[in-house]
Amino acid sequence: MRQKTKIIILVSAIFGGIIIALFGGRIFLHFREANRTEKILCSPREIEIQIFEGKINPPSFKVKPKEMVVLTVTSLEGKHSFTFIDHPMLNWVRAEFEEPGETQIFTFYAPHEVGEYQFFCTREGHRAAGEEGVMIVE
Ligand SMILES: [Cu+2]
Repeated sequence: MRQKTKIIILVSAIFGGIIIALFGGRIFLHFREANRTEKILCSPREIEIQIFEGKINPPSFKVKPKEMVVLTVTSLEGKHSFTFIDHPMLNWVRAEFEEPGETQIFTFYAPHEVGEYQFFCTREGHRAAGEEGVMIVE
């Protein structure tokens, strides 16, 4: 009886070893691939915007729906402000710039809906002068 048990354990160990030898590498690779994918999904989209007199550069940028965005806005000349059009996920992304060189960094999630979301300077006459742009969610 004892001898039989020993044989069963030995045979199980050999089969287990063979299975790990055959598929272990593949399973490990699978886990590594899964981790890599997760890392890519978690890294935010970094965007930098600069406000000048009469223009915002770049005038457009693209993000994916629900993507985490780190938006750095710098005012390089004069007094400006930055805001998006009215949207529940973008309402708080607002800044006032009193001095050239001021920077604000916002971290937010892109809207779930594909579309174009305008941003602009709210100071009088500035938007009409060309201080506007669009975030394209696609
Ligand atoms: Cu302005």
